[in-house]
Amino acid sequence: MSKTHKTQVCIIGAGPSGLLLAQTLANAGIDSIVLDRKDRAYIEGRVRAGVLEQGSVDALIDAGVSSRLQAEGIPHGGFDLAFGGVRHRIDLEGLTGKSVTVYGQTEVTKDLFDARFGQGQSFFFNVEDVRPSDLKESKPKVHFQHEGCSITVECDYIAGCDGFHGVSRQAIPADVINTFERVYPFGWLGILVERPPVNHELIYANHERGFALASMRSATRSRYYIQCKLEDDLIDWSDDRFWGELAERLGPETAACLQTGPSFEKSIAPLRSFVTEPMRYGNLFLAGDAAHIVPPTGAKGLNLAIADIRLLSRALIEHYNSGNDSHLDTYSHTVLKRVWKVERFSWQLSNLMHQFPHHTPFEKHMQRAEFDYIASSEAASTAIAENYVGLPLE
Ligand code: RFL
Ligand code: PHB
Repeated sequence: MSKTHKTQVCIIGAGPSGLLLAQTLANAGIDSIVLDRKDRAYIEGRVRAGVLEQGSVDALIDAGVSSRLQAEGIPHGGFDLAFGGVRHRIDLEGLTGKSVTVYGQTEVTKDLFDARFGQGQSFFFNVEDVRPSDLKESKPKVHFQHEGCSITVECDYIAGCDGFHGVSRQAIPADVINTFERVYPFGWLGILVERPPVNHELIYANHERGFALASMRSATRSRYYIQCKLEDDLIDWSDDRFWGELAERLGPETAACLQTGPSFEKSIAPLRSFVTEPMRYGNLFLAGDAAHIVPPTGAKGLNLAIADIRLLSRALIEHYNSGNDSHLDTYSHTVLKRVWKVERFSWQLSNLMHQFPHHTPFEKHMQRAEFDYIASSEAASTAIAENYVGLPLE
């Protein structure tokens, strides 16, 4: 059986980018269809980001999906960088007048799904063989298989919000796309545990055994990460081994406050910097991880995705409301300018805070000197702070 559906915007991917775009367009009376190769439960269960910039919080407020975020999100006015046992607080509030909000990506996704369900929004889950076509035509199409049926969606625009491994970016001809990539020689092993956080703010630590991050989801739930080898297997990381390694990297003073317990989520993520240029081809627009990846050290991935959607939704709403395409035409250029700055920050903080297997004693001294400089200079701390709380949208 085959079926054709018509809509204004076909959104590939129901991660935070795709869901926020659908919500923002719906609020402006613009029709969309969202498809994902996974189902809602799987998408909501993916444990990832934990820190929202104020601009991201504002976007979720504007979209009308912030009641739980505003009640349960934890404002953070600073965080610690620790290097070889010395801790330096980056006073976000004092240095920039702004703070960040700790609220899990799982919760953002849940709030967005809750807002859309039951409101006549069209979702297709568990889709297969997704294939965008006619990208340069006035009515581009997305073809896919769903529950044994061949479906074609005919639309005005396609939003490629399908993450790093999606098909949207691959639908752009190789001769018009440039990609830039750096793969880091380690990963992050992360766990969730139902125990109060070791510290009331986040701690990013560089210890000679490797990076460690103490983060949280609530007053009773902690999220911890340690740098691991890319070839490490979860089977080799018992909870006991994880806690021992984390305690050592956080140092005895911090570790004295560490409340350990059984982990209920454990995963390894590789670290990568990646940028695609341009982020538009014909009537296909890329947004979020489909177009760019940052290493998680600066907590920027989800925030970048939300910033893309703020600009893309504004451009689409202008197109439909007034026929003005100027922001659609400048979308890729505007977004990429900001993306590269955020890539720079995430790369810099990753370089500073990890142990690199190839580093010579000279490079180790450079890392130490950079930390000492940040710890002794308000200007250097402010530069970190203004990036961490989020750069202006344009
Ligand atoms: P997503 O979340 O990857 O969603 C893409 C969706 O597309 C679907 N999909 C397809 N659908 C249809 N057809 C196909 N062919 C498809 N291929 C894929 C997928 O099933 C999925 O549902 O991308 P999106 O929406 O752009 O969102 C990006 C964020 O998820 C990501 O940037 C952040 O999670 C990154 N990140 C962090 N970002 C922050 O801002 N702050 C943080 O503190 C932070 N911590 C992290 C992170 C990412 C991590 N991992 C696991 C990579 C910590 C970690 C460990
Ligand atoms: C998280 O809580 O998952 C988290 C926090 C800060 C980061 C990355 C991840 O930089």
